[in-house]
Amino acid sequence: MALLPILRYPDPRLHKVAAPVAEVDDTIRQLIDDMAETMYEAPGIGLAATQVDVHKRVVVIDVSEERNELLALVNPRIVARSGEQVCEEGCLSVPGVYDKVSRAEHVTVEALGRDGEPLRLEADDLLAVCIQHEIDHLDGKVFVEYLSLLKQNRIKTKLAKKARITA
Ligand code: GNR
Ligand code: NI
Repeated sequence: MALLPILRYPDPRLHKVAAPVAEVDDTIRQLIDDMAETMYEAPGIGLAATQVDVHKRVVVIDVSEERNELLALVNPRIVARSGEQVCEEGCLSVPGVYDKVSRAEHVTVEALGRDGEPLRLEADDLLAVCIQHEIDHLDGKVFVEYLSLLKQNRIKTKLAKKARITA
């Protein structure tokens, strides 16, 4: 197991589109384990491989209170969506920034699990938000891109300043 460094917005690598995983092998399982450790340590409720500079379609999620319901999704695809919800989102790649984003209330997701088995799951509420947020990362999209350009520029300035102090 290993903790992986998380890319910070506005790093251009956060905008790369991740490639589908051809086979869920030990390399992918190692990535899942390292991503899970990184997510729990952060702490966060989700992490996409893009955020650790691995451009493969892998995400880990745990929205449980007890932090013991790890969900690993390989090649996740939303096959149905309905409704609308607005959630105050945050992102490990955009530390200290929280803002409201409108997303589907309910999603049906198909993916492969940690052993390459096909999964189909129905999600609502925070889990649905998190799945959409993570799949966006795989498509090179960060939640701040849903905000106004004024807000995006303020966030870039704020994080650039912070990077100068903490670097
Ligand atoms: O830890 C996280 N919390 C969160 C809160 C509201 C909506 C989405 C998220 S995902 C985020 C972890 C992260 O950055 N995943 O990419
Ligand atoms: Ni994020």
